Amino acid sequence: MVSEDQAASLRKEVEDAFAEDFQGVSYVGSKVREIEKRHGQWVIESAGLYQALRMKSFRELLRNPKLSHKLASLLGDEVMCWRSQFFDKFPGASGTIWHQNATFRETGKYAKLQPTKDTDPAVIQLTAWVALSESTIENGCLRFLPGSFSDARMDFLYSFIQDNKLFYISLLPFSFRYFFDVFKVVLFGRIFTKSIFVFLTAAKLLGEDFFDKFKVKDMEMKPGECIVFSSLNMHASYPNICSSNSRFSFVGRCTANHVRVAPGGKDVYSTAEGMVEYELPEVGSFQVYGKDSFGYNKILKD
Ligand SMILES: O=C(O)CCC(=O)C(=O)O
Repeated sequence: MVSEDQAASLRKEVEDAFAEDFQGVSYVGSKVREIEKRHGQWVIESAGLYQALRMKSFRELLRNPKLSHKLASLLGDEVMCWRSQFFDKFPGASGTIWHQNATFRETGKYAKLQPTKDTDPAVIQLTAWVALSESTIENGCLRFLPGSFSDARMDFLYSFIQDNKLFYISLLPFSFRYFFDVFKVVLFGRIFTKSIFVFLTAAKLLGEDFFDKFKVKDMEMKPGECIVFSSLNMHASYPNICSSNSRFSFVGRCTANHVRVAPGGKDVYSTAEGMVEYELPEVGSFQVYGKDSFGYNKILKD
């Protein structure tokens, strides 16, 4: 979508901004920031959450017609980005497990995306994932189960299991040897650690043949290339097994303007010391395509 040089300069812009701690602006709140700093875990993923709001070049990247027209062809003619992230998968970083996240509930109690019109769950949200470095099997490229957007059961099970902690206990017979590890994860684990257990349970409930019908596609990409995928598309990524090569990407989470974003204006962040509530950015979204005729969300005026 953009040249390798442009991708390199976008990456540098983020790294420079991170080196200056995004000028002290944190969108996940000062408490999360303070805890994560204390644990040495204030990384680009956390510090950079929502920062594209303040970075014109990233807003323009999503508005690039090569991308925004594609988003509009699936989401309709009013498209906004409600959340942005940077992923710096450094050497030795682990992979991301298979997941779906149509309504982006994550660790929160409520879905963050609430469509006000009848909407196919596969297009409640689309993710634009832009490679800002080479993305290879060795450094942790994305993996997809093509066609899996038509089956939302894993997403449903994730929420269901999160609400029913007893399901974790049902894993104990399979992991008796790891009793204390499981115990620790259930009580203190971060969402992605917990997800491994949730995933094992969900996979078991769905049956062995759930995965057989899909063929995994590994998505190696060059810097500047972009992929758009439905959040119902099961995806994961490899660990980074390189010795020096980090895998860097920008992600814009896009939805239609008729979708209400986190109506309560709050979210929770899974920190090293447990869940911490924070206020979502006052101006939370920016327009990527068309004009907002609904007025449900606070949209950046730029
Ligand atoms: O970049 C990754 O490794 C994971 C990305 C992902 O899970 C997502 O964008 O939803």
